Amino acid sequence: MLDRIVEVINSCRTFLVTAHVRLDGDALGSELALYHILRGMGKEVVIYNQDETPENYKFLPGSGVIVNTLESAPDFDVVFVLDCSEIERIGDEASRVGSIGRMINIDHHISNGGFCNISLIDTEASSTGEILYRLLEKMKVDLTADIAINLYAAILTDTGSFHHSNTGKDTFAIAGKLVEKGADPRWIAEMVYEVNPPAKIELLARVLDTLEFDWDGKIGSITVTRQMIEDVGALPEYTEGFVDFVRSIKGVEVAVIYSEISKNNFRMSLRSKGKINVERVADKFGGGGHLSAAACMIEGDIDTVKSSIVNSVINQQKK
Ligand SMILES: [Mn+2]
Repeated sequence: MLDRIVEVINSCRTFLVTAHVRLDGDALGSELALYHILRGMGKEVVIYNQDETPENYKFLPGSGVIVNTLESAPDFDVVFVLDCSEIERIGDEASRVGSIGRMINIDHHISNGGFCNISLIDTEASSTGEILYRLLEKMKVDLTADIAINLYAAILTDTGSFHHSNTGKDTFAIAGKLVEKGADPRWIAEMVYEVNPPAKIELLARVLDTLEFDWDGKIGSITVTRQMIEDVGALPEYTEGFVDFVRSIKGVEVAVIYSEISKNNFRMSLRSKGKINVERVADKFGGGGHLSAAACMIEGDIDTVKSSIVNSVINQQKK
């Protein structure tokens, strides 16, 4: 499949690059690395995302070129859909993007059913960035500092700073190469993780106050309401990473954050230490993700939603 993708790249001129809504470091770093690769070959490239680039990713080289409105979707020769397990995850423009003749999907989600005829899916890869690195090696493209920084940010964030079970020796070997080519680990970590707005930490204080345990302490959860976000003048995306504090608790196997999206409508992010597959839990409610990090949405009052998730996690353990 790598060869087929290289062939398409070589024979086409205009490219659209996109990824999932609720952008993360892997989605953005992968898009921008691919942008620099293609631009380096003299191709025309547009990166479109439905959501705006979060503040802490604006340092990524090239992030200024990303657009949030799609003008002429069918005019591209090829579209790359990155880090997406299904086309709907692109957002409102999914059907227009889907109308582009050649579509290439590069992804590492377990839940990927293969929605493109050209799909490069490796569920063992730590990140989409890691797969792109292999593509780049295959293409013998010069690994510039701009590409290295973007790919390093993709791998760093999707492995939870090399904490998750998707971190293996290849991850470090690739990260080592990227550092050699100009990705500075301290600088990137500071740009991604140490630029929190004070309101985010105020919100964290409120949210941690809701900490609860179920199943003899094996499930830890926190809840964030719209009211809390409003009270401290935060943005909904400030809750990114909060769930990791819960997973860090001794004895907790599964950590959950319940985020109120609207009245009686919650989005759950689940994290596992590795024994329990949270992707299966999320999948049961129409969500998806990875073995140790997944998400889903459920409608209902908070108590009902919580008991659905708790029961589903416990059932998962029994299997
Ligand atoms: Mn990813």
